[in-house]
Order: sequence, then structure tokens, then C-alpha cells
Amino acid sequence: MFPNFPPQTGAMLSPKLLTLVLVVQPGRVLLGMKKRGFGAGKWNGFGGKVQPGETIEDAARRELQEESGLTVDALEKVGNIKFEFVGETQLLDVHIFRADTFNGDPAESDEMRPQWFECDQIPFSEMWADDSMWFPLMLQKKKFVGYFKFQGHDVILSHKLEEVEEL
Ligand code: 8OG
Repeated sequence: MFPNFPPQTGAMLSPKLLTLVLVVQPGRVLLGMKKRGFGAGKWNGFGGKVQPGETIEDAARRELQEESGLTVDALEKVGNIKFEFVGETQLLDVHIFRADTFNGDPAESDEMRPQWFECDQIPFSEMWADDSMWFPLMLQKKKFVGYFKFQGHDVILSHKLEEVEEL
């Protein structure tokens, strides 16, 4: 009689599409220190909101260029993670890409200060708490989907993360 009851986790939340790009070179990864806004003070890849009329991949390229100064030819889809924050109505739907080649030199922007990190020295203690779980998959070019439920910006209450063949 009530086929959708009880609701699935996240079912009542309005999704917001976001992108995230990790630029990877043999043995190192480019991260940016987020200087303002959501996630300020954390190292992260480059990305942001998908604008109306834009594909997710176009948004990923645009945000990478705006925040790091780099342009890329090929972007590889590597992950999709949904984030719920207790008490908030939006579900962040983050599409994660990896770029193994790029054009240009990383340049600081209003939002990000880029820096290369050796793959064995990624600063997980200054990153979103979920990143240490999926970065190893991303670095091995494995594909994954996940769901993280946060309390505030630092505590993960529950999560699911699994490797997939296709995204
Ligand atoms: O436009 P804005 O800077 O607010 O976009 C947020 C960026 O942060 C976007 O690139 C997606 C990314 N992001 C989250 N949550 C997480 C997370 O838990 N880990 C990482 N690495 N990035 C995240 O929104």
C-alpha cells in the first residue's frame, strides 16, 4: 500500500550535482588548498557546481581550469559519491574524474592554492574524512560508488563504498 515507505536513505533530499577532478602524474597528485567557502582549509581536487545547461564533464573541465589554470583533453570517470549532512536537506552528488595528462602550469586562483604531493604523502589529516577511503582506489584507476553520511564536516556516521566495473 505504501511502496515507498519507509523512505530509502537520502530519498527526501534534493540532489546537487558537483564535480571533482584529480590530476595525477606518475607518483604524484595535484591538490589545492581551498581558500574560501565550503571545505575551506582542506586540501582537495578541483571542482564545483554543475551549471544549468552544462554537462557534468564540461563542468569538471571548467572548474579545473578556473581553479588551477590547467586544461585537460581526456578526463576519466572514476567515482560517484553522494554525501548527506545530518540536518541539511541537500544531498551532494559528486562526480569524480581523474586526468593523467594536462596542459599549462598550476596557478593559484581566488579559491585554490595548488601543490603537488607524492602519492605516499597525501595529507589525509587535512582533507575530507572520506578521502582516505577512496583515494587508494582512484590512484589504482579503480572505479567506485559511495554514500557518506556526515555529522558536521568532520564525523562520518555511516558509509558505503564499493568498487564497480562501470559508472
Ligand atoms: O563549489 P564548491 O567549492 O562548494 O564545491 C565543493 C567541492 O568539494 C566540489 O569539488 C565537490 C567537493 N567535495 C564535496 N565533498 C567532498 C568530500 O567529502 N571529499 C572531497 N575530496 N571532495 C568533496 O562536496
